[in-house]
Amino acid sequence: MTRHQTIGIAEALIARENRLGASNYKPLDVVLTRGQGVYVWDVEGRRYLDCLSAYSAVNQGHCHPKILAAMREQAARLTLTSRAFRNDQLAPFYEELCALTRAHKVLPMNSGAEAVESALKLARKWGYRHKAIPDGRAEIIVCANNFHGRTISIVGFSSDPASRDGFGPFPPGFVTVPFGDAAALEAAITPNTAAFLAEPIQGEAGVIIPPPGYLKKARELCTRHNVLFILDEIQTGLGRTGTLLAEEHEGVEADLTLLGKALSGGFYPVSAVLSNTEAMSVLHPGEHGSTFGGNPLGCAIARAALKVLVEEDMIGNAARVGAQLKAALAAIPAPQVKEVRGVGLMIAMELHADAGGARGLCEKLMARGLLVKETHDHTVRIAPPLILSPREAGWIAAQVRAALLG
Ligand code: IF1
Repeated sequence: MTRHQTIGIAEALIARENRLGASNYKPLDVVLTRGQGVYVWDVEGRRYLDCLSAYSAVNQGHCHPKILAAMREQAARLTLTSRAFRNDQLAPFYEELCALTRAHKVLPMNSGAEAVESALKLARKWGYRHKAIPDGRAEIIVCANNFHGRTISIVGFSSDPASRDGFGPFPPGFVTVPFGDAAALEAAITPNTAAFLAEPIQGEAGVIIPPPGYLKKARELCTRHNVLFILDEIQTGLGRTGTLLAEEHEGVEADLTLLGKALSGGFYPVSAVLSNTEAMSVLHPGEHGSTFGGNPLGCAIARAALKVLVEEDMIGNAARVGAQLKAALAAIPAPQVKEVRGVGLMIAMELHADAGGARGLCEKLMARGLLVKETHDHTVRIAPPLILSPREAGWIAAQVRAALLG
């Protein structure tokens, strides 16, 4: 096939997608057909280093062979039983996940948003049963500029107009405080506060790292006021920040921890609520569930995804190579760059407001074989798979340097 003909294929696919699909995304016009490790290939055969990792769902790298093998084996044996019956993958999945995270109990779901919704339900019910909050009055404190998903209740407490406008009315019972401000959190706590929900590092907001000691202070406040501390580690968890969970950076333990995305290494939607408190005990048969949650295929995939994360030291690698990459990016003497920030391989480069926008930089990098995505107008998020080598990190920094200074 000639190059001319294959370019036609990409354009035709884009046109067909745009004609038939909902227009809720504005993707870069690269049509991918294959992935392996940190690389993906488009339909024209061009190779790219993936610095988005499907928003941190493919931390283990694309099409990891061991996760693929587990998926194939399980898919040929048993995929779905529903929770009306038991399956032989659920117990080992619970055991392995709890051993790794020191959680006591697991509630398996599918998408990240479902894990968040499940935690909100748990927190409210816990508030009524264990804290004697008057019926219908439970409050959950959330942070400004949060991102927790796309359901009605979650977008209802978003501060992003694009996420919320036009989708109301929203469920009441949510109170917003500034992220990173422990005094504001304390001031917002009332006798009706059931929980405080936060991301350890805000992702969509642009990799916003709270001041040192914030999570520790939040933990203390939640303990002191008998409020559940819920950490959404759907993006920060599973090695992304160089520790298994981002909470470890401050040595705290949440009451409820939410995982998703990389829990399946990108093969399948698998999410979970982890609990180390009595909160999980408020759920009784018939009160919550999901057709696919805890299915044997998802469990087998998640078991393999967790195993390779640990066995192949992806978490340690994220810490080491992440530090190297952040330093290399910070050393680029480009006047457009306002700040480089990040922890592990969760890195953002923020450009000055007059630097022409982050989208332009993303497009320049795409032309250089590096896929990244802007978040808001002026920030580029750099979050490659955790198997990134030092050499590849150097290559990324060289491409960013050339795109900014060239
Ligand atoms: C999209 C961002 C990432 C999340 C946290 C829950 C969820 C997410 C901390 C919901 C999802 C996604 C979804 C994706 C864009 C994306 C994202 F840019 F919005 F911030 F990752 F960086 N909690 N994050 O980050 O999980 O229901 O999607 O499985 O296109 O909306 P989900």
